[in-house]
Amino acid sequence: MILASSLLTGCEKEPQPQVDPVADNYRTFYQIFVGSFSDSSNDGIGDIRGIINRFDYLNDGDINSGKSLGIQGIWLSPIFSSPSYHKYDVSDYYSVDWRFGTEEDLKELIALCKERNVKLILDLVINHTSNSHPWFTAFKEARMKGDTENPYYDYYTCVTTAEKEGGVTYQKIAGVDCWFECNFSGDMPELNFDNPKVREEVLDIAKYYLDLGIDGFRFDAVKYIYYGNTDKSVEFWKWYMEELRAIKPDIYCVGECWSGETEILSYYTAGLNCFNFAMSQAEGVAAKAAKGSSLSNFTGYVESYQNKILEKYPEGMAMSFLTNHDMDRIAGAFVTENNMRMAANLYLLSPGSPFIYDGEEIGLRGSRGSESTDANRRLAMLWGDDDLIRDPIGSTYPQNKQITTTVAEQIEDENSLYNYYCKLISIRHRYPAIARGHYKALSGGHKNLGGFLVEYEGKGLGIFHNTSTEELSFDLAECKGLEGYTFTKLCDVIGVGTAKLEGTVLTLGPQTSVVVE
Ligand SMILES: [Ca+2]
Ligand SMILES: [Ca+2]
Repeated sequence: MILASSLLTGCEKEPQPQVDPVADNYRTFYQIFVGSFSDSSNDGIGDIRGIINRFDYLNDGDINSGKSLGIQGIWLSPIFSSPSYHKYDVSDYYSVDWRFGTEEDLKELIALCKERNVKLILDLVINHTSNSHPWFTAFKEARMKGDTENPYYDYYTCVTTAEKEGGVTYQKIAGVDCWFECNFSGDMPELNFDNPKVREEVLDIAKYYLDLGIDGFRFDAVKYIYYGNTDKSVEFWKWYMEELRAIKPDIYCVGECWSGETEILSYYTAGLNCFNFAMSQAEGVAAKAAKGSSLSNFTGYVESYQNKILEKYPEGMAMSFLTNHDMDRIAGAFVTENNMRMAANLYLLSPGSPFIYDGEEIGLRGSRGSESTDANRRLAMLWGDDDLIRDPIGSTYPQNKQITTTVAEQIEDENSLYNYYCKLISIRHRYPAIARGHYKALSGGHKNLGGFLVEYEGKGLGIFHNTSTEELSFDLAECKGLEGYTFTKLCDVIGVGTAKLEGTVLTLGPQTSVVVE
C-alpha cells in the first residue's frame, strides 16, 4: 500500500514568481521520444504539434500551480528526415521528418519553450548518417569510380582490407578495396572527421539550429567519432564545443558516452557534460540503493563523482537519469512502486541537471524481452484520452505486463506516481542548492539512513534519505561531517512516510526523504 506523502511548506516563505526564474543550465530535463509521445495528426505517430498540445502537462508556466511536471528543459529524440522510426540515421539534417511535422512547427515549439523558460535541445547524430544520405551516395559513387577529385570521396571513414582493425565494424563497397566504418549497422556509415569539410558540415548544422532558437544539443555516440581513440574523440569535442560556445556562450549540451567512469570523465576535459550512466538502470547506484542495499554506496558515489567532474571541468555538472530509450524501463526494476519512488528521490535530489524519460513519471513499463527489440523500450505514452499515439513498429511488449493506469487517471489521483513526481520536482526547484551545491556524504548510523550536507553560497542544506521499510531516527548533533552546521527546520518531506525533527533528533518514516535547514 502506498501512503499519502506529506509535503510541508518550503522554508522559503516569500511569494515565488510565476515563471521559474532559473537562468542557468542546472535544469530538470525531460526526454521526449518524439514518435511515441503525442499524435496530433491521427496517424498514430507522435509529432512536434503533439508536444505543443501537451505543453501544459510539461510546464504550464506557473511553477506554483502544482498541476504540471514543471520541467525546465526538453530533449527531443532525433527529428530530422530519416528512413527509420527512431531517426538515429539522418538522411537530411536540414529538414524535419515529414511524419513529425514541419520547420514551422519546430519554430512554434521553440517560441513556446522560450515563453515558459524551458530550454529545448535537439538530438544531434553526427558520427554517422543514413546510408540514404546524399553524401553517402556521392561517396560510394566516387569510391567505385576511383574519382579522388570528387569532394565526397573522403566524407566517410574507410580503409583497405590490409588496414582493417579489430573491434571495428566495416562494410565493403562492392568491386573496390574500400571498407567503410559502420559500428552501429551497415545502414549507418560513419563520417570522416579528419576531413575539414566534414567538420565544417557538422558545425553548419549546429549553427543552423542555434540560429533557429534551439538552446543546445544532446550529442549521440560521442566516443564513436574516432572509435577506439579516446584522445582524438576528446580533441574533436573540445574543438566543437569551443566553436559552439563562441556562437552561444550559454549553450546547453550533453554527450552520450555509454562507457565506464574514466572514459565518461575524459569528455569533461573537452568542456562537454555527459550522461552519468552509473546512476542508470536496474543495477545502477540509485536503483540499488532504492532497493535497500547500502545507502553509503550511493551517497559516497555522488560525492566522489561530483568532485571528479569539477576536477576535470570546473563548470561541469552531473547529468543523472534512471533510463533512456536504449534501456529497459526503470519501473520494471522494482518489486513495489515505493522502491521506484525512492529511486526518484535519490536521483532527483542530487546535483546537476537530471533527465526524466517520458513515461517514467507514470511508471510506464517496457523492456526488450526475448525478442530483443528496442522498440519495447519506446512504447507509446498512455494519455488516457483521445490521443491516437501507437507503439512503434516492431514492438512486441505484452499488453498484460503494461500498467493499467493512464496520465488522465494519475492526474486525478493525488497519491499517483505522477503527482509524486510533480511534488518531487517542485522540491528540487525550491532550493537552488540541490542542483548547484557541493555535496558531502553523511551517514545516519544505519545502512539505509544517510544523506548529504549541500553547501551553496556559504549556507548548508541537509538532504536525508531513509531507504528502509521502517521508521529510523538519528541525532544530527552526532553526525560526522556536520560540524559547524545546526539544522533547526524540517523544510520538506517526500516519501511513503512522514518525518519529524525534535531538537537535533531527525526521524524519517519508511522510504522517505527530507530537506532540512
Ligand atoms: Ca502524427
Ligand atoms: Ca566514427
